[in-house]
Amino acid sequence: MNKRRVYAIPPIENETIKLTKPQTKAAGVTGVIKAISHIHEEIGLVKGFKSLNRMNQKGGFDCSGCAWPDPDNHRSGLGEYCENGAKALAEEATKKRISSEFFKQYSVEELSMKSDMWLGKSGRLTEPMILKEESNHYEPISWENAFSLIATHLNKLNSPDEAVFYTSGRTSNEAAFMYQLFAKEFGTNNLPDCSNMCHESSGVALTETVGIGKGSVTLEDLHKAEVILVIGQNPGTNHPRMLSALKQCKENGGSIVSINPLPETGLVNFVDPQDPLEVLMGGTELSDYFLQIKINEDITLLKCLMKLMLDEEKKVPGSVFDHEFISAKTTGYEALVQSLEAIDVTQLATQTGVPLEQINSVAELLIQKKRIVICWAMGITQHVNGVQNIREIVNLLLLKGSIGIEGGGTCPVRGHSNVQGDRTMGIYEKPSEAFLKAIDSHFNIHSPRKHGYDVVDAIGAMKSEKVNVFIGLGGNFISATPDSERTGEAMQNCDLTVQISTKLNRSHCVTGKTALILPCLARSEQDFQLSGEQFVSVENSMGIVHMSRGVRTPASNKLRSEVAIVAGIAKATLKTSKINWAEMEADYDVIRAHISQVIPGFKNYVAKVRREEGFYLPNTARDTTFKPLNGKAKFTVNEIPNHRVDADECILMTIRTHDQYNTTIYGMDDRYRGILNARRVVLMNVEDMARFKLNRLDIVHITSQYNGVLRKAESFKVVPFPIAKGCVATYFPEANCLVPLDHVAEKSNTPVSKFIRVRFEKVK
Ligand SMILES: Nc1nc2c(c(=O)[nH]1)N[C@H]1C(S)=C(S)[C@@H](COP(=O)(O)OP(=O)(O)OC[C@H]3O[C@@H](n4cnc5c(=O)[nH]c(N)nc54)[C@H](O)[C@@H]3O)O[C@H]1N2
Ligand SMILES: Nc1nc2c(c(=O)[nH]1)N[C@H]1C(S)=C(S)[C@@H](COP(=O)(O)OP(=O)(O)OC[C@H]3O[C@@H](n4cnc5c(=O)[nH]c(N)nc54)[C@H](O)[C@@H]3O)O[C@H]1N2
Ligand SMILES: [Mo]
Repeated sequence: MNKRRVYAIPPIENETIKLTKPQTKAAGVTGVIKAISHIHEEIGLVKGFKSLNRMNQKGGFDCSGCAWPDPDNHRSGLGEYCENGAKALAEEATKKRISSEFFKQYSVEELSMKSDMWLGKSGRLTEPMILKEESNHYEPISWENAFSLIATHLNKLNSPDEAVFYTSGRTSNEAAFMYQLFAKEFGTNNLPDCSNMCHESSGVALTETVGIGKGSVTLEDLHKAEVILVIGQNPGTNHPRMLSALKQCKENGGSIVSINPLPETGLVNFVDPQDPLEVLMGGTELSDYFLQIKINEDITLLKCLMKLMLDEEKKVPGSVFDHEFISAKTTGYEALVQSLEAIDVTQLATQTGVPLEQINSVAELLIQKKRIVICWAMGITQHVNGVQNIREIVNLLLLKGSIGIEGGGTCPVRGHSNVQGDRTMGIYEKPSEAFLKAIDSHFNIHSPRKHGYDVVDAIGAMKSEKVNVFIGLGGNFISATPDSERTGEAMQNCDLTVQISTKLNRSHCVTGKTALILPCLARSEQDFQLSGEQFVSVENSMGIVHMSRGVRTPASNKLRSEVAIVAGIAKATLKTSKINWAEMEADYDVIRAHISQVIPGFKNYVAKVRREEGFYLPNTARDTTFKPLNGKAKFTVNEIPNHRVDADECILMTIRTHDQYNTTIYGMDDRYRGILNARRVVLMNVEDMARFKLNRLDIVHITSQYNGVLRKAESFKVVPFPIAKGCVATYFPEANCLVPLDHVAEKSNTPVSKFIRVRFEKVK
C-alpha cells in the first residue's frame, strides 16, 4: 500500500520567544519551585510528594532521570532527587490518560503533525493498540492477539536476521536479560540500543586501552579527587546530582576544570537545594577554570596539556609522571612521548580557541596533582574521533598513574538510568564468545555467532528492505536517530513495527505497514505477577547494582510489565523453546537466578540484590592493583583532528535544553541559558552573527552538505550567545534531520551529532 503521509520531523510552530540573561546559578529555589509546579500539574501535590519521597531511597524506586549514583550511606532527608528527576517522575506519573477514543479522534497522520511535547503531554498509554495495514487510526487489540500477530510475522521471515530488537536504556536488568535471550534463541544478534548513539565510543576506547568498557571511579573518588576535569558535559541540566559530588570535592580542597564551548550553568555556581543554608547564602563557585574550547578541539587541548607536563617532567625527571606505574602497568609510553615532542603548544593553543595562559594554569595544576578524575559525556563521544578523544583522556591519566587509585580515574557519565546495566545483561550486537558460550551451556540453546546490526546499520538494512520487523523495548527510535527523513522512510519499509512504551511519541506515528503499541508499567509503578509483588534491578554509572521497587498504582489495569511483555512475545513465537519463559515471568527471582549463573559478578544475585545499598560489580580498572584484563594498559597516539571548514560555514552541535529528557519535551524553556518558550533556535556568537550579517532573532534555514547530499532544517531563530566563535548550537531532536546517517564515529559507529558543518540562509 501507499506509505502514510506521516512526518518524522517535528512541525514548525509559532513560538513567542523570550530571552533573558543566562543564569549564573544552578538549582536553588527556582529549581525547587519548577519541580513542584511540574509535580502539581501532572500528579497533584499530595500524591506527587508521596512518590518523590520514595525516589532514590533504599527500598524505593530508582529515578529514571539519569544514571548518576546515589550516595552509599547518607541519603538526604529531603529526598535524593533533583529538579529534573522530579520532572521525569511527573512525566510518567501524570494523571492524564490516552484511551482508544483518543486514537479514534486523531489519525496517525494528524498525530505526526503534532509537536513532541504535545504527543508526550497527551498522557499515559493505557491499552494495546494496532494500526492495521489499510488504516490510518490505531484501534484496540487484545494482548494475546498482539503477541500472536508478532509471532506470525517473526516466524514467516526468511531469516531471523530480518528482525531488529532495539532497546532504550530505561529497561531493567531482568527485562533486558530476557529480551536478549529471546533474540538469541530466535536466532539473531540484531540488538541495537541507545548506547550506540551515546557512550559507545567510551566503551570501545576504554576496552581497548584499559581492558574494561566502564568507568573506574566511585562517588567517593570524586569526593577525594584533587582535580576533576569535566569535559563535554552539562551536568547542571543532565546530571544535577553530580554537582553535589563536585561541591564535596571542592570542600575537600579539590579543583574543578570545565572544558566546554558553552559556559554551562551549574558548573559556574551551584546552590544545593538540599542545603537550606546554601539556598540563603547563594551557593558554591564550582569551576576554578573554564576553558572555552572550540567544538572538537579536545584532542588538541589534551595534547597541549600533556606537552606542557612533559616539558616539566624533562626538567625534573620523575616529578610529573609516575614512572613506576608506567613501566609496570602500561605499554606504548615512548611512542606517545615521541609524538608529543613534535608539538608546538603556542600554535595548537590558537587552534583550540583557549588562551595559552589558561592552558598553562591547568597544566600547572595537573603537574602538581596526582588524584585526577576526568568526567565526560556527549561532547566527547559524538564525534568522528569520539574513540580517539577518550583514548587521549586515558593517555593523560596513565601518564600520572591516576587510574586504579583512590581519588583518580575515568568517569564516563552515562545517560539513561540503566543503559550500563542493559549492556551488562547482553544487549549488544557484538556479543563476546565467552558470553555466548555461557548462555548456550546454561540454557542448552545455540546462539548465533554472526554479529548483528547496531542502530546505524539497522536503519541501513531497513532502507534496503533487509529488515521486515522492528521491535522497540522503550525509546523513540524515529526521533532519537539521525537523518530523520531518511530514517522515517526506512522504518516505513518494515511490515511490522512494535513499540513497547509508556508514553506516546513520534515512533508511534512513523511506523511499518502494520504497527503495534504495547503499553507497559513505568519504573515507579507496582508490579504484581503470579508469585506476588515483584521488584527489578538496575546498574548505575559507577557499576553499582541495586533494586528498584515501584510504589504507585499502575496507570491502567491493562498495562503489563516489560518482563511480562517479553515473555508473552517469546511464548507465542518460540513454540519449542528450551527456556521456561512463564516461570521467569511469574517470579523475577528466577530470572536473577539465571543471571547469576551466566554473567560474571552476579554470583548470589538473588540474595545480594536485597541488600539495601546494592552491590558493586567487579571492575579491573578500579582495583588498586589495577591489572588490565589483557595484560597492560595501552598508551595510544591519536591524530589531531583536521577540520576543514569553509569561510561561510560554522560547526553545529545538537544539545539538550533544561526542559527535556532526550526526545521527551517537558516544557519550552531552556531556563539556565535564558531562552524561554522556544526550541527552534540557533545559539550563535555575536562575532559570527556580524560575519553572517545576522541580527538577534532573525530567522534562518540551516543547511548541511555531506557526501553530496544537502540537508535542510527550516526556520530557526538566531539567539546571540556566549558560545565559542565559529561554533553554533541547536536542540535535539529538531535538528536531527541535519545529522547525516553516514557520518559516524570511527570504530564505534556513533552518529556524529556534535559536529555538523552548516550554512545559514536568512529568511527574514
Ligand atoms: N534532564 C535530562 N537529563 C538527562 C538527559 C536529558 O535529556 N535531560 N539525557 C540523558 C542522556 S541519555 C545522556 S547521554 C546524558 C547527556 O548529557 P550531556 O552530554 O551533558 O548532554 P548534551 O546536552 O548532549 O551536552 C553535551 C555537552 O557537551 C558540550 N560539547 C559539545 N561538543 C563539544 C566538544 O567538541 N568538546 C567539548 N569539550 N564539549 C562539547 C556541549 O556544550 C554540552 O555542554 O544526560 C542524561 N540525563
Ligand atoms: N541529534 C542528537 N541525537 C541524539 C542525541 C544527541 O545528543 N543529539 N543523543 C543520543 C542519546 S545520548 C540517546 S541515549 C538517544 C536516546 O534515544 P531513546 O532512548 O530511544 O529515546 P528517549 O527519548 O529516551 O525515549 C523516550 C520514550 O521512551 C519511552 N519510555 C519511557 N520510560 C519507559 C519505560 O520505563 N519503559 C518503556 N518500555 N518505555 C519507556 C516513552 O514512550 C518515551 O516516549 O538519543 C540519541 N540521539
Ligand atoms: Mo544517552
